[in-house]
Amino acid sequence: MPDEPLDLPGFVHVYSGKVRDLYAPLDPGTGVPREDRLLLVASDRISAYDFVLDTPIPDKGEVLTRLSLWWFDQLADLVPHHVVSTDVPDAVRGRGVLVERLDMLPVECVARAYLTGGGLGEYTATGAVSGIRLPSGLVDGDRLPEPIFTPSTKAPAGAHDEPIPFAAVEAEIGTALAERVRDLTVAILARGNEIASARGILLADTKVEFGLRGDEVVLADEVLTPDSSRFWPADQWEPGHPQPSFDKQYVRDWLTSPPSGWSRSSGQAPPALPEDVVAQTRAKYVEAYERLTGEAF
Ligand code: PZK
Repeated sequence: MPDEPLDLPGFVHVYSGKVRDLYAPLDPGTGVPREDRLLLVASDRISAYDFVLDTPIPDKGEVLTRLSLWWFDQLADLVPHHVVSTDVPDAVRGRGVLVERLDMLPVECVARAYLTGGGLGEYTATGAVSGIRLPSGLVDGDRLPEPIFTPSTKAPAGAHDEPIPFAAVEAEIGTALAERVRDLTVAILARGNEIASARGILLADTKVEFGLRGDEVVLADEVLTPDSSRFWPADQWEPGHPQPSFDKQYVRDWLTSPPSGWSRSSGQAPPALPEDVVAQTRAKYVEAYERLTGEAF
C-alpha cells in the first residue's frame, strides 16, 4: 500500500479495504474515537485480476466518491443513506465522506440485471441463480427478465464472497429484514438502469451494503460505482461472450498483452501501468461520471 493510511489530524485509521480506507473522527474534547461517525476515503488505487496495482489512477477516488454521492441523491426516495457531510480534511477533500456509523448487516446484497460472472456459472451448472429458476438458453451478457437478488457472504479480507441462498439471509437477519434488503437491492439496480441505460451505460449487476439506524434500513458504503457494479458500454452490448468493461478494459487489455510481460497464471504481481493506459483509464472514469450525472467532473 503506497500512500495510505494517511496521517489525518483529528482522525484515527480503523480499517483499509483494497482501494478504500476507513477512519474514525476523534472527539475534540477527549481525543477518544467517536462511535457514531466514520470517515470513508476512496483512494486512487485500482484493482485488476484480483491484484491492487502499483499504479494509481489520478482522480479515481474523487470521481467514484462524487458519483456515489450523486446516486445516493437519485435513490433518496427509495432508501435513506448514511452520508452526513463532505466537509472533510483538505488531504481527502473530494474523496472523503463523513458518514453515520450504522450496525451493518452481515450480508453482501447483490442484484443482477444481466447474466455474467458467477451468476452465469451457477446458471450453466443448475439453470438457476441463488435458487431463482431462469429461462433456458441464456448466454453470457443476456438481460434477465427482471433483476434478481443473489446475496453472498461477507468474506474476510483477501477471501472471495460466496453466494448464499435467500434462506441463509433469512436465517441470519430474519425474514422481514431479508425481504426488505432484497426488495431494496433490486429496486436500486432497476432505478440505476432506468437512468444509466438512457445515458449509454448498462449496469450488469451491483453490490450494496445496508446498515441499521434503530430498525430503519439505511444504504451505506458506496453505491452504483464502477467498483461496486459492472458498467458496460451500451453501444457494444452483444450477448454471447464476455462484455467489455466500461472502466477497466484498457487496463485488462494491456496487462494481458505481450508488452506487459505479465501472465495471469504466473501468480506474480502485475507490472506498473504505462502512462497512456493510466490516462485512458482515468478518462473512462470521468466519462462515466459525466455521462451519468450530466455534469462536468
Ligand atoms: C463500514 N465498511 C466497508 C468501506 C473500507 C471499508 N456507515 C457505516 N457504518 C459502519 N460501518 C461501515 C459503514 C459504511 N460504509 C463499511 N466497513 C464498515 C468499507 C470503505 C472503506 F476500508
